[in-house]
Amino acid sequence: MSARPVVVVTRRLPEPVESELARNFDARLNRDDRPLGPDGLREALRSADALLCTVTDKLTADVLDAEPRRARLLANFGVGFNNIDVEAARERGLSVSNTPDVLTDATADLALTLLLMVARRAGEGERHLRAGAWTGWRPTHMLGTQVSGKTLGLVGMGRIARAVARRAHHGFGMRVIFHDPYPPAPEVAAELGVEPREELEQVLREADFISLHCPATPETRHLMNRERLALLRPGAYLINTARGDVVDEAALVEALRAKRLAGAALDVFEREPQVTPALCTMENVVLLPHLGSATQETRVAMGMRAVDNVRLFFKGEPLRDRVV
Ligand code: 8YV
Repeated sequence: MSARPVVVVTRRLPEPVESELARNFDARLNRDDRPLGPDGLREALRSADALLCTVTDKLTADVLDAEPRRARLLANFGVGFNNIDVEAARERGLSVSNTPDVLTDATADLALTLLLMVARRAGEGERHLRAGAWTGWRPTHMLGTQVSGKTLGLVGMGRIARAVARRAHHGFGMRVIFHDPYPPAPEVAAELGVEPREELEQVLREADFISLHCPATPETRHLMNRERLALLRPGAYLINTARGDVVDEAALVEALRAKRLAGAALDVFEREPQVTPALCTMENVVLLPHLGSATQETRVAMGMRAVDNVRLFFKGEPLRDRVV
């Protein structure tokens, strides 16, 4: 019997996933949960057959150049894979997989959480109460913005955006418009209750809330730059559960300071775990620490999906979620 594949697991994973990995592979678990960093990743590429990696592992071309490289698979834990230079992986003959589908609902729920929090001033209200500043109910206290009847503009119409659209339209009575360079078929859009727009700029001009659902690619880097932020309606809100790189954080701070936007709600940041300090001082900004998929059920399902990909790879079968 041949030796079991060595799999370096770069971060702690929920217990059922770590057990499943240990049952199937020679799994090298990261007990103290510290990111490996470039040198640790190079060492993993030299010593393991596969890496089960996360958004905190920057697998750049330089890191992938580790010699002599033993690893042949990067099984990413997450649907987004902008932590991996996929072109460099392809050129070096490395396969890459991700974990779509299983995190769609959790991430859509979090986008709606952010939307409601920023519209209803939930973070601000909680801070106010915890600080002992609440003097009692009054009719004009901390009035927010109604979401029912408002227009939600979705940037991208993939799996997560569709789940957001369903919740927003059928659950909250919002009108939903979207732009996607590869839009769904008209019957799919009709079933979701969403209206396409040819140009991104139309969505930006029309929506009361903008929610970002595009992948982070060189093309979408700083998609929400100063010029595009200037197109938003006065009083609009920006929600980001996609990737921090899609928003120029400095331009966002400027737009918020100029009161062109009513607020922003962010789960992802340009330089995680750093957050532009000005954002932390603004009451109309909701900030969460990249919790989109952070439910027990979803994180177990993501891990199992990554395990499935590793298992299929070493059985010589097609990957379920091939990126490269
Ligand atoms: C993950 C995510 O928590 O899947 C994604 O793209 O952003 C999150 O669900 C993170 O990427 C883990 O690697």
